[in-house]
Order: sequence, then structure tokens, then C-alpha cells
Amino acid sequence: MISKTHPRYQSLLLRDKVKNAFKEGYLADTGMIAHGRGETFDYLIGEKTTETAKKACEAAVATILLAENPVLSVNGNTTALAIDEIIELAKATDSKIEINLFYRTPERVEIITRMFKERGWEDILGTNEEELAYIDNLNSPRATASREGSYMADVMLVPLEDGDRAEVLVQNGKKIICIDLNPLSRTAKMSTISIVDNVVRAVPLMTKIANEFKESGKDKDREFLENIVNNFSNEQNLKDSLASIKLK
Ligand code: PTJ
Repeated sequence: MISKTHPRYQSLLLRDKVKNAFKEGYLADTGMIAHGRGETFDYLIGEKTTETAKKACEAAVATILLAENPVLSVNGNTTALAIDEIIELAKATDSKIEINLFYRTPERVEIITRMFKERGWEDILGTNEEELAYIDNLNSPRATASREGSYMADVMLVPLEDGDRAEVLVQNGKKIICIDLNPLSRTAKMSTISIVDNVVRAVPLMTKIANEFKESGKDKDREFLENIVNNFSNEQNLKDSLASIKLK
């Protein structure tokens, strides 16, 4: 039991979620290493959403709302840290949710599927081995793609993953939005929009932005959304993210 008065309470809470997810069998063992790397970058940006990340979140939401077939991809870490938040974002943006695992095993797929269904999200994609398609030029289980989901998707959110897939998906003409605390990662460099923030903060912020757009009717205003997207430079945003890392 972690005491709420502990100065590192939030960080310890996330560690606990990751550890429990590993014990429950759906988080890859190396997912714990990935979490540690993320933690380091989070520490360096001050464990807060920067103004730079907010801009990227806005551009990401605008891009998703403009999409024909947006898909939110989830892996072990994202499920452990932000399953409820991902469901909320999918509802707010009319997106599909698809399981995509680098260390894919039937057991992990089954547990994650069950977790989504227990929360009322029945239509989780990427689970039926027989119906899966495979993305060319990707030699890992990350290549799996459901036909009605990521195979067809024009926009995809890929939180917290290794760089191989983002690069290939962008080459395939898709708009890729990543959430990655490391602004120097291959995923961040290859993606169309890179949100340099913790998945636990970025996903709810995206939902908030989407709901604000909806309340003001701007979610249907293509010109408004396109303006946000056109005024966003991922290259500049990544430079600003790097600058927000405090080394003293
Ligand atoms: O569940 P699987 O089988 O798909 O495997 C998932 C992992 C995470 C193990 C796999 O994708 C992997 O090895 O990823 P990498 O190459 O370690 O990259 C993960 C990236 O996410 C790193 O750049 C981390 O800095 C970043 N990261 C870690 N935790 C967070 C994060 N970014 C945002 N929020 C976090 N909480």
C-alpha cells in the first residue's frame, strides 16, 4: 500500500500498475523497462504536460476528428496505465480500438480483450488470429492489422511503442500520432504528430479537447480543424519538447 503522502506518490502508483499488469500476465516483461525509460524522460520534463505537448494534443485531436477511419492502438503498457482513458477518448472521437502487441501471445490478447469487454467496450479489434492481415515490411508481431481497423485506418494513435511500425505506417500513407515521452525516439521522429507527454496525462487531455470542440460545434467545422493541423509543425514541436527538458 503506497501512502498518498509520499512525495513520489503518483510515480509509485504508476509503477504499481505496471508491476500488477505484469503479474496479471498482460504486460510484456520488457514493458517494465520501457516504463522506466519513460519515467526518466517524464522526470526531466517536470512530470507535467508542457504547452508544447498541449499544442500537439490539439493537432492530434483535430487530425482524428477529420479522419474517416481513426484507430486507437493499444498494447500492454497503454492498457495498464490508461485503459479507461482510452475508452473515453474513443467515445469522444468516434474511434475504433485495436490491440497490437510487439510481444504478441494468445494469452496477452485474451486478457486485454477481456479487460476492455469488462468495461463495456465490446468491439475490440485485432483479436481474431484467422482474420488478421499483416503490414508489409514489418518483421514482428506488430505487423498484425485488423481489416476493419488499422489496415483501413487513415489516422492511428500509437501510444508508447517501438519505432518500426510508425515508420512503415507513415510510408503507407497513414497519419500517425504517437504519445512518447522520449522526443528522440524513432517513433517520435517518424510520426506525423508526436505528443511528448505521459500517456496518463495526454489521453485525458485529448478527450477534454475533443469534448470542448464538440460542445462548441467546432468538431464539425472542417476549416477550423484543418487550420489547427496546418499550423502545426511536428519538427518544431519536437525541438520545443527537447528544449523543455531541464538538465539543471
Ligand atoms: O505490449 P507490447 O508487447 O506491445 O510491448 C510494448 C513495449 C513498450 C514493451 C514495446 O513497445 C517497447 O519495447 O517499447 P520501447 O521501444 O521501449 O519504447 C517505448 C517508448 O515509450 C519509449 O520511448 C519510452 O520513453 C516511452 N514511454 C514509456 N512509458 C511511457 C512512454 N511514453 C509515454 N507515456 C508513458 N507512460
